[in-house]
Amino acid sequence: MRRFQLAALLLASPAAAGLFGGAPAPTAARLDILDSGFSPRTLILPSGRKVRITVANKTSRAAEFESFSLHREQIVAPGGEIPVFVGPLKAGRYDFFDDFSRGRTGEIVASTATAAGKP
Ligand SMILES: [Cu+2]
Repeated sequence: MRRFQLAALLLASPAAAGLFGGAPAPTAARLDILDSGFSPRTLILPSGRKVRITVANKTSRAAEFESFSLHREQIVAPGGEIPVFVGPLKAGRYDFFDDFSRGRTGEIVASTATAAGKP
């Protein structure tokens, strides 16, 4: 299963997208789920671009990355990680939380300033 997942990841990689679509590669970001909460709690992303967030669950229990404003709801196995694609986002704030542990909350701040200077 792991090998298959790796193949799927490679197919979804920016390089593969470039080969087949010519769309700009998504910006990469990372979000860890810790027992103490999300890290970082505020994730700054460029607006106007597709972003691939690697959400890693560092806890020993399943978590669910959920956001009403982003329309995302994805389970992350304990010790596992998943790609969550968002955007292109308008500048602004987007709340998210762990639906399996409601005390864990965070927000994405999408800003044009962050996008400046990025390829
Ligand atoms: Cu949910």
